[in-house]
Amino acid sequence: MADTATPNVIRRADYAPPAFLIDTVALEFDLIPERTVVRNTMRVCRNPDASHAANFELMGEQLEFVSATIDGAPFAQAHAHEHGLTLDNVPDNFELTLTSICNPAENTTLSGLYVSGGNFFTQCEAEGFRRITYFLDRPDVMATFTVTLRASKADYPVLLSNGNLLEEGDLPDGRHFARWEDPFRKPSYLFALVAGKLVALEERVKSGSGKEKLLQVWVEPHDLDKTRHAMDSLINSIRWDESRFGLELDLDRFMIVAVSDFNMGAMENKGLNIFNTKYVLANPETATDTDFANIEAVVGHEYFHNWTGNRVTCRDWFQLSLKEGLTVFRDQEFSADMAGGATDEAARATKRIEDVRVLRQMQFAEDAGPMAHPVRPESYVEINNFYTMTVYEKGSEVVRMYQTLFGRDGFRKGMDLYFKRHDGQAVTCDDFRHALADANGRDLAQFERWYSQAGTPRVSVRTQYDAAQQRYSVTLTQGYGDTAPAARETQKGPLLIPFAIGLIGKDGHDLPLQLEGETRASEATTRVLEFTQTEQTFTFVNVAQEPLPSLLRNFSAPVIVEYDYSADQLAFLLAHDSDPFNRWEAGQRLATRELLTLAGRAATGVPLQLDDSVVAAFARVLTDETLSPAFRELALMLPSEAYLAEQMAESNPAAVHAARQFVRKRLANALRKDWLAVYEKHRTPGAYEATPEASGHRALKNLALSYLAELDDPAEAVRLASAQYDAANNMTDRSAALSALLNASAANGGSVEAHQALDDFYRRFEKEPLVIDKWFALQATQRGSAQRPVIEIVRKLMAHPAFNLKNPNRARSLIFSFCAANPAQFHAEDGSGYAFWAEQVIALDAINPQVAARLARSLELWRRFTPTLRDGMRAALEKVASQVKSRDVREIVEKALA
Ligand code: B3K
Ligand code: ZN
Repeated sequence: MADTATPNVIRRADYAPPAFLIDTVALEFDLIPERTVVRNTMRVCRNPDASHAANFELMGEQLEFVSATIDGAPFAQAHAHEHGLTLDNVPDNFELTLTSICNPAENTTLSGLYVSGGNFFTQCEAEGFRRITYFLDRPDVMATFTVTLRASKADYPVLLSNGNLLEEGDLPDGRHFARWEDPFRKPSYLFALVAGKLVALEERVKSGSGKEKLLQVWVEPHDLDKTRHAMDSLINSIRWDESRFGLELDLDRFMIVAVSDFNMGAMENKGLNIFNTKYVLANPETATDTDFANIEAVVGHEYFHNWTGNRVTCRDWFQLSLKEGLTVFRDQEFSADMAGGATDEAARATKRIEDVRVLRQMQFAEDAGPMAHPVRPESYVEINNFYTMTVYEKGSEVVRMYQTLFGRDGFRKGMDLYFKRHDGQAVTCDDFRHALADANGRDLAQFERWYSQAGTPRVSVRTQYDAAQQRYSVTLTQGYGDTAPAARETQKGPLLIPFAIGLIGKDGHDLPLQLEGETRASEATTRVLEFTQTEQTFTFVNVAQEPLPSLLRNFSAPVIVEYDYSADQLAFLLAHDSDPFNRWEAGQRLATRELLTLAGRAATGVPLQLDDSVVAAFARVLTDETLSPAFRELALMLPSEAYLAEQMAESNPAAVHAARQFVRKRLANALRKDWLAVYEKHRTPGAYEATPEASGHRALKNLALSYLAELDDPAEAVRLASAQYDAANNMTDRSAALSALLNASAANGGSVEAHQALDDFYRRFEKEPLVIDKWFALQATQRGSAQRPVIEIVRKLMAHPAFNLKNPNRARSLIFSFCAANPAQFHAEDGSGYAFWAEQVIALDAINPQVAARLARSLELWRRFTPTLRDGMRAALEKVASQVKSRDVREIVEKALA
């Protein structure tokens, strides 16, 4: 086997610099769907920092080798094999030209060069470039690229690649060409090309230093009316990166292209971002408020990668969080600034709450299963499986902790030093940490553990008040509890945890904070404690009354806090905490505790009941007009079924569903008048506005509608929802109304109103694939009943003419929605959900391994479920393990079964 053959497990410890470097690359494409010819001319030299290798090993996959020349002369010692190309005994410094052929039309993996909707697109991260041409396809090989595209002018009038357009023109036989040059060195994973029938929304803007920039959002012609929001988001991103980080757009033009077949959200190719249509196209009729917000976030994310990812990139894929964690942090801050500016803490908090909710539901679950890994993994089988919640979301929390420790200014100083040191380089997470440490004069050696230890840390808190001495001591203990075995072996010692705390007095106001040894109380009533030992006590002095602690304010570290609050104390925090995040948190703790008790009862068949005090706490939030609607919506939404099931000693989705539904019904019936009043009060008549305020009103109003749909007699809710559906001038209201109708009708085994609305929705939006995705998803996630299990509906929809397994968005909208977002139905006791899952993983594996592997992950927590479910899941996993072919899926199921 040649050196380029992929061994089973790739380890971080085995990193070695490349034996050769590539300085320049000139690519020529003759674009033909079934047979694209690629000519690749590279300037190659030996790497002075690597040990000598006689042969030059290039990676290549699914390529037909045609020829090799060195310095213009044919080179006979070139051997193509399954994993690439080996050139024997090459000189020290040479020009290499390789010609090869690939088949974009047949490429259903959507990695490399492929055809979608008759147009050409590429996706190269992480290892797709080797499916286009032979190359040192690794991020620490950075070269400058010139790209010539040739294609039929009628079929592919638009020809795009990275950087600046040098020239374009006609060729004989109805063909034409375009030549692009990217002046910045980049690794191959940032290469991109697009060719096809596309149109663009264009804007010209001036960057901070006064240079004019051309911005384009390229889409299919019929989607041009859905590009304004993406363009505005791009302009806002450019402004924000200048003002918050002093980072300017470095190219003369910046392009975003939308494609409907795409494995993930979007890709930050230099100057030519390629996006899933889902994160570009929006207008009020087709996109919800959540879609608008997601587009802003993803456009921001990919744009911010231009500096954090492209100008400074990763040395190897183990460092993925270097760019992803940092860029997620930057997009989260961008969205928060867009919603609330730098100072509106309540508005910023809504974004923070949403992000933490995702982290806790998804990343904490990842930590508890067989895929648990540190932010900087130690090994992988298939790198595409490591674009995870841990690398992205926990990685972002790790970056956020630097800012929490050093403040915004200190964080900025660290970023400035990072770019000063590493612009144009491929570096490591350690390099980033050192820049932050050095810029702030700190030793951050202990902080390294956040990158190397897997699992979710737990901080348990004990407090003691000494009334005579007016001292209040807070003792923190850290550890990991009994986390997943996969995480345990990485855990070496205590973390540096920035633990933000406030103390609240009997009147609900924050008390002054003075730690033992300080001469006076600080102005700020939130203090970030630097918690570095396994156990550590912090003592506050001059505490005039016994306070109630507000712990881990604004979720200052990605940990689980254990503290025995009483229900009354939680209700008090929910009503008074000055930290908006912790106000929300108190409500969630209260609800989670009740729901878990109820789920335990439901599991053993004990009748359910809910204490009036809990209803009263929710009623106060519902009617508190001093709170923003967006915040109230978040506070009134119960923790998800998946999150609750994960908290049980043995996950029991049916019991969780019963408990949660019981509480929703109880809150609906007990507060019926209030829900109705809120529904009326927060209507947004008139033209649709996409502002955070208007979307907050819609969110709260639609939450009220969803509770009203739980009423024992849902007639009134059905009337309101039908009217809302018919009158809606935006997708937020229309889809919320449809969802309310579906759920209100589930109890009765289906209703006329729900059916009619579903049919109407389909006919109205038949030509809008992204809306039809919603149509599938709404049905896949709907509540089921014994008479009408959702699996039957899903199987029927699989045969719908609009269903297409090859399109990842469509597959996700139906299959993933059912398997990952409808736990009560998916985990049916008869195992029907698992059988369906196995079929679909196997079918997808043959088409698109990356998408299949994502779906495969929906059973990874199988060991944590009740025995009957566990057996069914294991059988399904074993079936998949015995049939799948791809490295991607194999890694997932083998780890799950190990
Ligand atoms: N960097 C890409 C993700 C690539 C995923 C490859 N399987 C998008 C992003 O994080 O911005
Ligand atoms: Zn990213």
